[in-house]
Parts: sequence; structure tokens; C-alpha cells
Amino acid sequence: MKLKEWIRWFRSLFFRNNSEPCPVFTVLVIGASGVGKSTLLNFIHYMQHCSTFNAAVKTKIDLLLPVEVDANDKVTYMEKYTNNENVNTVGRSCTQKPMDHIVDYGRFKIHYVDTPGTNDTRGIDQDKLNVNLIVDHLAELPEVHAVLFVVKNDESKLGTTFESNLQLLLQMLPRKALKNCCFVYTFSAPMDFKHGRMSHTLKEFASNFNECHAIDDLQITVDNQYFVDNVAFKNLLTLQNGGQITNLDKSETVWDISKKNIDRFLRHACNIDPVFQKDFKIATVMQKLGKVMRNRGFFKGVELDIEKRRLMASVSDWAVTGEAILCQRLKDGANGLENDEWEQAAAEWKAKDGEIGKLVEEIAFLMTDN
Ligand SMILES: Nc1nc2c(ncn2[C@@H]2O[C@H](COP(=O)(O)OP(=O)(O)OP(=O)(O)O)[C@@H](O)[C@H]2O)c(=O)[nH]1
Ligand SMILES: [Mg+2]
Repeated sequence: MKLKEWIRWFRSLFFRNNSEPCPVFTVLVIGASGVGKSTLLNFIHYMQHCSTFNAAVKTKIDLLLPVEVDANDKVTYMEKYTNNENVNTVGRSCTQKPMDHIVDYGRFKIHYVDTPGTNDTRGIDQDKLNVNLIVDHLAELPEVHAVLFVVKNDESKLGTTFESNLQLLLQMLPRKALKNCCFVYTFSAPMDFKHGRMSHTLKEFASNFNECHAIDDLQITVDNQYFVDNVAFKNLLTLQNGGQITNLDKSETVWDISKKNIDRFLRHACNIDPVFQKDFKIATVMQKLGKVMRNRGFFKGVELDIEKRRLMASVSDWAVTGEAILCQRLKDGANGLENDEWEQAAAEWKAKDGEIGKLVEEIAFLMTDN
């Protein structure tokens, strides 16, 4: 973290004027099913109330959302249920739709959005449905500061499923949101909170992704990677439910290290420039535009006049879909349209192609709407 960010963070802790509204930072939590997104949020919420494992054992607080708990080989469920968590069916993906949870840190609040995981046990169609649910939810959020990818540090089943899941999640974002991506490695205690295989895989993925889009926006750095193990939270619940755990000292250490990592993430999240609702909306229309261009056969490269190439450049400026990659390759030096050029372009495209014209008009409206 840069010195400037430390100073801003420190000031936000101690010098907020009471008349100023409490800032709210929004964090979108995404990742494959079962990596521990929902458990992490409960853990984070508990950490906010209790800084140590010992203090937490003595303090029972309301959880943000219900989770499965293993206690003495039994599966125990929390008493508090919502329709959104499908905790009754063993082996089934838990979170069913995006859910908002606010954690109050006094001087600021974090608005976490828990989401259903990809690689859903119900298959690829459900994954696409889940992504659509997230996109719809994003369209309602005023801004997003951090996009927190949750991955398992010890993941050994690497390969195409993992990559296609990651693609699916990234593709829903505007290109500018790539700079807001952060990575939490769960299940990190067995590896002493050091990099497991996942970090190498992520770096390789990011490098290919950037190369395909001819960008360098997706970066995996020391500052945006965090290690936690939610086992400390699970152990806490086991103890609170009358169960026993084998290694109390270990849970304390796991809690402390996870908390340090989460505190580091919070400092980072509070210092990121947000991506606004309008950006998500524009990116969604750009993604549609890319699809229509594909259907029209634009990517076959025949008769690519400057108007088509400028639209392509705009799609590749805003979106990170497969179509955006093709647009990037075929734009041939053209620049994307400036904000004040969309209205004129809409009129011209409407005369040539109604469907494209309508999408360009939507973008024109979003570009000028304050
Ligand atoms: N040991 C260990 N177990 C974990 C960790 N994170 C989660 N779990 C367990 O893994 C299981 C799945 O956790 P969830 O929090 O429901 O996972 P999710 O990512 O929200 O899953 P979906 O809602 O299906 O997308 C639960 O039994 C958790 O207790 C971790 O860091 N360490
Ligand atoms: Mg969940």
C-alpha cells in the first residue's frame, strides 16, 4: 500500500467530521460455488465485532447469514434461515441469488454483495442464470469499489472449468472494473498462508486474458491478494454449539492472520476509485452490440468501413467479452466514439440497421444522462 493510501486510511479512522455522511464502500464478492464466499462474509462480520478468537468465543452475535457447520462429524445448521440460503440440501450450491449485507465499521460501512457461485451443482445453464442475476443486481448498485474474487488456495482441479468460470464472471464487468479486482485465497491455513497453486494459475490466466484483449488492466499484485482460512470461524461456531475442537491455539493464530489480511483488504477497498452504475449499464449495452455485430457477420472482416471499426473500438474499450477480443483485432487503428458523438451515430445507424441503431441510441442516452 502506498504512503498516500495509508494517510487517507488513517485520517478516515480518526478525523471524520461528524456532520459528514458515513462513507459506504461496495464490495462485490464472486467466485465458484463452495469456495467459502458466504462463510467469509460471516467471518468478516464477526471479526469486526471481535478482534481475537478468544473474544469471539465469549461473544455471541447475530450472523449475517446462515451456514453449514461441521461439529463432531455432524452437519449442524444455524437457527437463522433465509429463503436465499439453501442449507438443507447436502451437496447443493448454497447461495441462490445476490444478497446485500452491510458491515458497520463506525467511520465507514462496507456494503458486501454475496453472490451465487459459478460451477453451480445444477450445471452451466444455472451458471449463466446466476451471472445474469448478478448483472441485474449490479445495475441497481450506485457504485462498486472492489470486485473480490474468492478462490481456494489449495485448489488442485485446475483447467478449463476453472478458466471458463473465471471468464464468465469477468465478462460481465466493464473493462474499467478490472482495475478494481482483488483476490482472496480461502483454505489457506494448511499452506501457512502462503501462495498455493492457485496464485500461479491466476497469474497465468491474467496474462493470457490481458494478451487476448491487448490490455494490461487485470493485475495480480502483492497489494490485491489476501489469505484467509474460514476454519477459525467454523471452529468458533462448533464451540458455540457445544462441540469440541482439537487445536484451540491454532484457531487463534488462524483468526489473527486472517484478520490482518482482511484489514489490509479493507484499507485497499476504501482507496479504490469506484466503478459507477452507469459504467455497468454502458458495458452491458456494449456487450449486446458486440453480439449483434457478430450476428451481422462484421467479424468476417468484409467491408469494414470506418463507422463499423469505430463501433468495434468502442466495444473493445468497454467490454471484455469474446466479441470484444474480435473487435480489438479488427478495429484496425480506429478510435472509439467520443461521448458527444453517439447521438449523431445513433441517427446514422438507425437509417442503416434498426437493431444496431437502437443499441447505439441507448448508449447515447447513457453517455449524456447525468
Ligand atoms: N476449512 C475451511 N472450510 C471452509 C472455508 N471456507 C468455507 N469453508 C466450508 O466450505 C463450505 C462452503 O462454504 P460456503 O461459504 O457456503 O461457500 P460459497 O462460496 O458461499 O458457496 P455458494 O453459495 O454455493 O456459491 C462450507 O461447509 C464452509 O464451512 C475455509 O477457508 N476453510
Ligand atoms: Mg454462498
